[in-house]
Amino acid sequence: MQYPAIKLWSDANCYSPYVMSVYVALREKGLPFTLQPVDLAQQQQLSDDYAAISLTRRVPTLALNNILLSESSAITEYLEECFPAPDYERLYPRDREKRARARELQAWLRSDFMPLRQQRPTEVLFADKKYSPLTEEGRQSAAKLIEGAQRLLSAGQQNLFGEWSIADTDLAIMLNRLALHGDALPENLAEYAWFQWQRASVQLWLRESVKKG
Ligand SMILES: N[C@@H](CCC(=O)N[C@@H](CS)C(=O)NCC(=O)O)C(=O)O
Repeated sequence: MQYPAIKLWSDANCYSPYVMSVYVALREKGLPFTLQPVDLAQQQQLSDDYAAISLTRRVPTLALNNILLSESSAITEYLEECFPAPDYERLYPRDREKRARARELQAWLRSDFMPLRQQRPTEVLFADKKYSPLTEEGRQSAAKLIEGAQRLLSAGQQNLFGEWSIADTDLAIMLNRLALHGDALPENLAEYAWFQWQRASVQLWLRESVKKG
């Protein structure tokens, strides 16, 4: 099969949860692509060269079909439209209401939980780093996440919507900030996050981050 050339701009260490989401989506779809590092430590994302590529001057950015697109969930939705099921793995649930729920969760995970993200950065996930105990604010943020995840996973299922979706990877990233750090997490959520982490596409990303970190 002939594939268009796909390029994914990533942070140089591959620690970005947003790049990870797009990377997993590309792997799930079985699409060949090249990773293009952007050195955030050197503020390369603010350079004129990168501004010409990325509207937001952030990673990820994807080049595909003559479009340069930033914002991870916009990218995964575009990939889903360009490479639909049944020929390619589905990234979003087929059911419209479940699909809306998946997008709701993606938007929530990207716009909330700032104390948790700050106190449990992705170095926890990809570099085994340990940090101080959560502050009260961090604990509140974690409690909100746990409560929401429990509502979504109340039936004790391994995937949120009956079949894997990219929202599962996104939720597991957030839950694993706690689980992999050894912070308290209900057993069913720890098991869910562990299960999601075993997915081949996720394991491939972990190898990228180990190589580059
Ligand atoms: N909402 C964006 C968030 C992207 C984002 O925050 N990327 C970070 C890396 S994790 C970045 O590029 N930071 C550099 C900067 O903002 O200057 C998405 O989902 O893609």
